[in-house]
Amino acid sequence: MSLTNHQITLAARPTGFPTVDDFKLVSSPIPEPGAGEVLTRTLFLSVDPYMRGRMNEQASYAANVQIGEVMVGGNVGEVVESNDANFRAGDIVQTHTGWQTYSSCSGSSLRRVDPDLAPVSTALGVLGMPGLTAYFGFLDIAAPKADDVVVVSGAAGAVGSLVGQIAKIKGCRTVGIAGSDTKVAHITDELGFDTAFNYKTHTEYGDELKRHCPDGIDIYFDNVGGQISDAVFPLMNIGGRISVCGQISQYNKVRPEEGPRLLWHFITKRLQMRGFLVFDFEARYADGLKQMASWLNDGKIVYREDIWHGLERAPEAFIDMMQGGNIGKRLIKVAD
Ligand code: NAP
Ligand code: FER
Repeated sequence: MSLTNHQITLAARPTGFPTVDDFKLVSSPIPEPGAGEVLTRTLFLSVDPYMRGRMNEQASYAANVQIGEVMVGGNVGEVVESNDANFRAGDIVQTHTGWQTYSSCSGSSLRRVDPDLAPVSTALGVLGMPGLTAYFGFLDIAAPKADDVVVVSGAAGAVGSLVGQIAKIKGCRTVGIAGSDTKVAHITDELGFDTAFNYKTHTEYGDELKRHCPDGIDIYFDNVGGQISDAVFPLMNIGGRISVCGQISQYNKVRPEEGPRLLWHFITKRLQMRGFLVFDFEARYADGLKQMASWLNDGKIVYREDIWHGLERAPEAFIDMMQGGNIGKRLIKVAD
């Protein structure tokens, strides 16, 4: 066992888009697990859009990362040493210990991962936070009915790719919006979206949406916000629901955009728009994971992982994901 822990810390708060210079690779001794704690060796770590918010001076409900602190995030690791009777060396667990090769944390904060159920990396994707976001954010917040027309932005990403498939399971008609022709082909040919378009080449979003949704839109699952959302609102049908999951088009803006005043459509169409955080559903995670695992086993849901190798590449992989380089869930493989 190497005696050194490698960590990626926040070196500077980005203004606008992050750069690799905002991060620093440092070494430190491997932490000794204290009473009730478990030492894990990181196998995979997750890079997610919310991490951009944690790099800011002001975070909202959750603490931001201080300069010099390890970047936050979810990991899958193997237990090396345990002072918690519920875990022993060799167990696979999901932790929230961020961008580092080893970490010690309280056994009570760990989720056990069953390596026989699916590849362990899925605990950070389809059977983890993004999967639960798709599941509760779509089913609970948007309340789908059969034959609803569902528009999903960020449709080829970790969350959006699953929302489109859950919508098909519920008998909806699904329309995806994504940032490349390869992504559009992937979500229609492999994920079963009924139709999709590339917002980078079809920039008249309103016209494009009308063409793909001649009967209007019943549900909008919004991962991106900005001008794509502005184009969706006027096409919503009476009683439509909007699940506000993410606003990634705004995360790297120094000043958030001021949207056009489109709320008239909310009055005439009696629309409901509701934001949520996946953590709101924590008490029901087990139910969500059980259903997602069952759909996965039955082949009703497929997933793609977009894996980069090596802790040192996490900053670059994160930045590339924020720029649309990923198809499916972007992960870093840290160790075998
Ligand atoms: P992801 O979709 O796998 O990756 C991010 C994607 O965002 C990129 O691949 C890129 O795809 C797209 N993107 C980047 N800039 C964009 C822009 N200006 N306009 C439109 N699309 C843009 O990430 P994810 O983990 O699944 O997260 C998706 C969204 O859900 C994010 O907004 C995230 O914050 C949100 N989220 C919310 C919760 C919650 O609890 N509410 C939980 C998890 C995630 P393109 O190539 O298509 O541009
Ligand atoms: C996300 C966007 C925002 C997310 C969480 C947040 C878990 C919450 C941010 C905050 O309150 O600071 O994608 O995913």
